[in-house]
Amino acid sequence: MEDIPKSHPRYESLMTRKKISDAMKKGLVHETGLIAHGRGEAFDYLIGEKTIPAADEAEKIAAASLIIAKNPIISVNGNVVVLTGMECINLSEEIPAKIEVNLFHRTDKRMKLLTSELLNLGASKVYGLKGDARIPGLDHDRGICDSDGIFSSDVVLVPLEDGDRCQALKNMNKTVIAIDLNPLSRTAKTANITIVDNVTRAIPNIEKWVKILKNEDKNSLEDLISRWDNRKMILEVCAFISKKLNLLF
Ligand code: PTJ
Repeated sequence: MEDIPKSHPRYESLMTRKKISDAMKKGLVHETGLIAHGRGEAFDYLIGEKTIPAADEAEKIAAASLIIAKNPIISVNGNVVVLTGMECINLSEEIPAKIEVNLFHRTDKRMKLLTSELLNLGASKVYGLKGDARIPGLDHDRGICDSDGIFSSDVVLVPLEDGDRCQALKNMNKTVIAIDLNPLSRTAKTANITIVDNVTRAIPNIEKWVKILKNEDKNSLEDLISRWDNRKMILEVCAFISKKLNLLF
């Protein structure tokens, strides 16, 4: 990997793979996180590896929702900490929002490793280790959360989510903002706001929108959010991909 020249057309992508694979060897990323990353790459390829207009709009609405939230939180897992840990901290400070480590493959070791990683990157507080509450209706470990973290939040940003938890969080009357490159996933279809973009582009872009919208009055932000049609946006992403494929053949 070290021998790959910067001029290689897939340099960025190959270096990101190396980052994920090194983090797996250190125990931060679960081995199935590599598979999830591969699926993400495939969908990213289909949207041209850039933020498409539908995603930019979703990122704007996500920013508005996070600004007006009473108790917003960013839920992070292994892949997210490794790919965008610093950016998540910056976003959490700008909103401001809490950060909680929440894992599908939860072990004490991974929880501690990922929490330390975020603290070393400069996070002032990281939720998740206490694990004193449960999201109702979720039998697996992603249901474990902190009572003063995800459990009591009103708006949750969940990059790389699984559909089960997304639905369970909605059942708790929370607003769920998902980042998922797969527009056909259960998560994409279930979330209130779905961002079909790479987490590495989405998090900084949400932060950009938070900076732009922060001083807008609350009513105009609520108005913006009330006009959001998530299903329409997913159809737009699918149309974008189909058009791209049609142009090829
Ligand atoms: O760290 P843990 O223990 O919580 O485990 C996390 C993984 C990622 C293993 C777990 O959440 C998982 O299995 O995820 P899934 O069900 O494979 O879903 C991952 C989704 O994220 C897929 O739909 C991918 O398209 C999408 N995805 C992968 N990489 C990215 C992404 N979306 C945005 N940005 C990415 N970089």
